[in-house]
Amino acid sequence: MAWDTHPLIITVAPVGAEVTRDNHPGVPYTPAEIAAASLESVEAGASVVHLHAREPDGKPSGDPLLFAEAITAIRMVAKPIIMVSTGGAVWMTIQDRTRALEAGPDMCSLETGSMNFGDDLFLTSRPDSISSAALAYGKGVVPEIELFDVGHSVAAARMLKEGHLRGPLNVNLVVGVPGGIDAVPEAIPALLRPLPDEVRWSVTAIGRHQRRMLSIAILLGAAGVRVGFEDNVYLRKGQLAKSNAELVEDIASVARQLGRTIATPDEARRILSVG
Ligand code: KMH
Ligand code: ZN
Repeated sequence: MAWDTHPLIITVAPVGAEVTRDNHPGVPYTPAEIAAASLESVEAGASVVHLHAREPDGKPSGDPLLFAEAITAIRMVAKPIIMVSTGGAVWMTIQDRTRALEAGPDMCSLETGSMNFGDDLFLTSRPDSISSAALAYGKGVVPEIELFDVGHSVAAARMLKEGHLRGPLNVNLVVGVPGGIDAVPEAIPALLRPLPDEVRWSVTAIGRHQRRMLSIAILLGAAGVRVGFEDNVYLRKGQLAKSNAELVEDIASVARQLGRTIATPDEARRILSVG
């Protein structure tokens, strides 16, 4: 398919597990704040919302009730694809990380391997990855495989071959996490190389690498790109973004200038085979 014939899916990740209000005073913590940031981002062009939950004091949480509160508030107004994280925070157990699946999302992130994550260890054993995938499929939740390094792609290809994952795969190439693959153009073909051709791929890039790497991904024909405070709080060097929605608007404008249209939630559901 020509690189510009399919609309671009923009995912917003309004809050991860690492970013805090020291990094940006507008980081959403409560379910209401997370829902509001998500809805503004959908208005700006996001068709997928990648969610983490926080306690009211900002501590990352696996509590499905916190996820469910945000999800319900979003669905009352709009119908983006809702993806919950099963990556959680580095210190969470796999049981804690997968509790969000009880909140009734459309999709979930899924790790296929371990890595250094800054100065921490981010551990996902192969058996944990296989059982998390089974849990997600059992609830009708479609996984997006998070690929932070080439070994994760190799592991995902093996899980697909063995039937632990169902094709065509939706994958997210995450570049620029200290401990994972670096944010260079060559990272994209390197992460895709072990996977079958029909994979639907998006790109996430951390911090100052975001705009450049996502622009490259758009030109290469990526199915999607991800922005949001989980990954980056700056619009430009030294200039904080006003909001998650401003980051969505910015990358949508880049995409349009480069000849891509922006996917609606319905188009995103069709492209990613999400009901
Ligand atoms: N917070 C990171 C340790 C995911 O959402 O699946 C893991 C993460 C990836 O954010
Ligand atoms: Zn995440």
